[in-house]
Amino acid sequence: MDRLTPQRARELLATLPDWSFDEARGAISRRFVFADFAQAFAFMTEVALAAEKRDHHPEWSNVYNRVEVVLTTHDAGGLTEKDVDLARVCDGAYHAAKRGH
Ligand code: H2B
Repeated sequence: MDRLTPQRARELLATLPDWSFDEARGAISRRFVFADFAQAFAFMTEVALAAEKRDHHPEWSNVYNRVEVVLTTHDAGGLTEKDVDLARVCDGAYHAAKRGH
């Protein structure tokens, strides 16, 4: 899959307002904060299953109730539609966790 052009990246990232774009790194990132570790880990479980299904995996770390997610496409050396797709999965899982299911 091809890297997004700078213009396409800007268009798509406008639809992901909670994500930061590191242009030099070709990656987007977001910090998610939950009520507690159980909620954070439930989020990670949901995203992990979706990532495995897509064969597209996050770079991430977890400390207690926080999860830091970095998305980039290693095979392409930068940002692709796959990262945008996985960012939407993360946002959906986050909102579901916040609603309590
Ligand atoms: N995840 C991410 N983030 N980028 C990739 O380029 C990538 C991946 N490639 N998961 C996949 C796995 C590839 O290594 C396998 C062989 O399909």
